[in-house]
Amino acid sequence: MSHADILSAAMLDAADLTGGSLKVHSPVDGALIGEVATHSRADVEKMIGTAKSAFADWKLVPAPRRGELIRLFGEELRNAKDALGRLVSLEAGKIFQEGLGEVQEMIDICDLAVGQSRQLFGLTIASERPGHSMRETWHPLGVVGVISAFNFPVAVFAWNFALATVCGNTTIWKPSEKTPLTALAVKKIFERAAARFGDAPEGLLQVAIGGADVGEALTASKDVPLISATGSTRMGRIVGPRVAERFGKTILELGGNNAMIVAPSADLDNAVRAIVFSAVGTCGQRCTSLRRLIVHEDIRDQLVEKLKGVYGKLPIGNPLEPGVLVGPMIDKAAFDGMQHALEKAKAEGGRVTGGERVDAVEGGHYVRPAIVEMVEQTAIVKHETFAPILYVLTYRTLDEAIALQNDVPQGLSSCIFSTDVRETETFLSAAGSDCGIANVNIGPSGAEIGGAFGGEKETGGGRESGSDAWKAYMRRQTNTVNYSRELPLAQGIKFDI
Ligand code: UN1
Repeated sequence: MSHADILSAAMLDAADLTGGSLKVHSPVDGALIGEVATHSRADVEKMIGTAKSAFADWKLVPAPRRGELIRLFGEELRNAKDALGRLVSLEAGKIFQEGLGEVQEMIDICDLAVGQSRQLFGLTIASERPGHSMRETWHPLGVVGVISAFNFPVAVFAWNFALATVCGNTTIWKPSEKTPLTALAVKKIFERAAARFGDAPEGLLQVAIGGADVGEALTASKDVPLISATGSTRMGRIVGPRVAERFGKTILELGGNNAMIVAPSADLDNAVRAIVFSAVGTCGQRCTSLRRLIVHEDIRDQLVEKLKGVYGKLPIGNPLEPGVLVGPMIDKAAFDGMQHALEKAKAEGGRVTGGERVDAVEGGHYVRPAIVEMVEQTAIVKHETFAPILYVLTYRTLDEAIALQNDVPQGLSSCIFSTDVRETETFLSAAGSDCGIANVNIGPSGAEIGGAFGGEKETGGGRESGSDAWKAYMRRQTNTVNYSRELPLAQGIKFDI
């Protein structure tokens, strides 16, 4: 399919793609695929006003009815899966299979949110006073600002939007400047669902396109009680304090530096498959990508040999073509960042295999994923480079391996390959991984939406997606009700007037 066909299958037309100042280039071949109109600070302020008045209506709609809208959104996404998956591939550069997976992740979270819309429950609590009852209730928050990254241009948005919407909120979405087209396409898909729903207020979802000033207008506004931001730790350091200053809430999903410990008892064939998918999938540009391999010394040479064999034969090329497993990096800056990291790793004693430019498609930045054998966990290893670089470290005891795994500033995802239950349970215990996600015998990436997603330390501490992540999109209210004829005070205080 030509680029133009992919764009039109995703319902993007001349009004979306021409006349604007934001130039969108496909990482596949560098082609200009859109000139998108951007929003000013004043536009965003207007959007906040619209979102606020939509909220006034939407918060009163019963939650299961709000769920119906998200059910329809999921249905429209099912219809659009192929077209949107292809657009994700064209605009973000991930292989089509992963583009489809991303849309599936949107559908999955819609399903979860529909069920959740009937389960926004609180507790009933025993009161210490006779004739009193206590409970907690959950209420909608208001306008939610979602700031998303290029690498998961639609799924991470959907995690937030599906839950925020069933919880009674309205959303303003600022997509990455690198991937505005997928956002415009998703908005159209949502509008089809809203039209079928019938009486959804105008402004449940607005898309704000632009750079830092657009983000700033959202983060600075006291009318946006929650900012959910995905991106670099650098971005989080700006957004976090700015929102905290006005006592807003944040969900931060920032950098990861995810490791796998491979123990002597591991199923090595499965380990190799898991390593390769998680280290080179999305060309190493997932926040959950495998970046550090911590291998027991007895199996290190064997495992590294196997990996080098697979890495040497990886099909690298046009992500829209079947059979390709590694697409391009997002842009030249990402490519340069990778080369810079490899230079640093060499200077810090690393032995580099791969990492060179591959001339796959003219105009794109294609690389052979790199394996870097390190003697020590040096500064560059502790730094998240958003690229397909896999650092290999060696360990002798499990304690040593866990210490290495935890000795980085980030805390998103982690895993162990071992068939020894003592090792795996230790890894999952308080003595083990310090990450938000810790897996056994699978890689660190490719999380299902049923669990809470997020991490500790510089990853930001937020949780999105499944489990009880919905609570972040609501405010908790504690209610004490006196149904007696007396007025006893708590703590037994006597106060007779
Ligand atoms: C991200 O890279 O920001 O667990 C999200 C995964 C995907 C989501 C990644 N389900 O790899």
